[in-house]
Amino acid sequence: MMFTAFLGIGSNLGDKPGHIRAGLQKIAEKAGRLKNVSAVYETEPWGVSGQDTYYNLVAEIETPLFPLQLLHALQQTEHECGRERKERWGSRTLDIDLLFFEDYHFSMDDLTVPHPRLAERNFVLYPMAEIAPGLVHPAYGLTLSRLKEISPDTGWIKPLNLPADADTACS
Ligand code: PH2
Ligand code: MG
Ligand code: MG
Repeated sequence: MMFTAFLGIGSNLGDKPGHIRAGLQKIAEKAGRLKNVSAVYETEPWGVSGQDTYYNLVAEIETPLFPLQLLHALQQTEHECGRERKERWGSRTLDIDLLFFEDYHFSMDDLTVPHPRLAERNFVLYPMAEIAPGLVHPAYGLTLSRLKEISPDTGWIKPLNLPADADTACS
């Protein structure tokens, strides 16, 4: 059985394009086949000040893993790409968030699906509206293109021209 999931990927520390390329490669190895990958966007840090800008993108994958198994595979990938968890929303080499899993809508200790803050974040809404404008958010009943239109986020975001292939930067 295969499931469709959307992942939000971000980096704002060190070799950002390198961490993103390495993360995508590891996701393909550990989590599932990459079906669709958005452009990389440079984005204003959300919820924090005084941090370097983020590079953000989203990816659609086809995975055989159940949600918690997928979460663990993503956390392992973050770890292998040098992620250290210190303060909440601290700068990070690689952050991979589970945004959507099929049309599931649930919450448990370590995981809420869809991601609870995605509709307030341009750095998720813009790349999601790029690759899945017609996807309906299972809790709000609105498409991603509509959620982008009504986004309350005033943070800036600009698409970059980055090739998402080439060599990887972590083990
Ligand atoms: N991630 C956060 C907090 N703030 N801001 C931007 N622009 N991009 C992110 O990926 C991001 C953030 C927590 O994970
Ligand atoms: Mg995050
Ligand atoms: Mg995260």
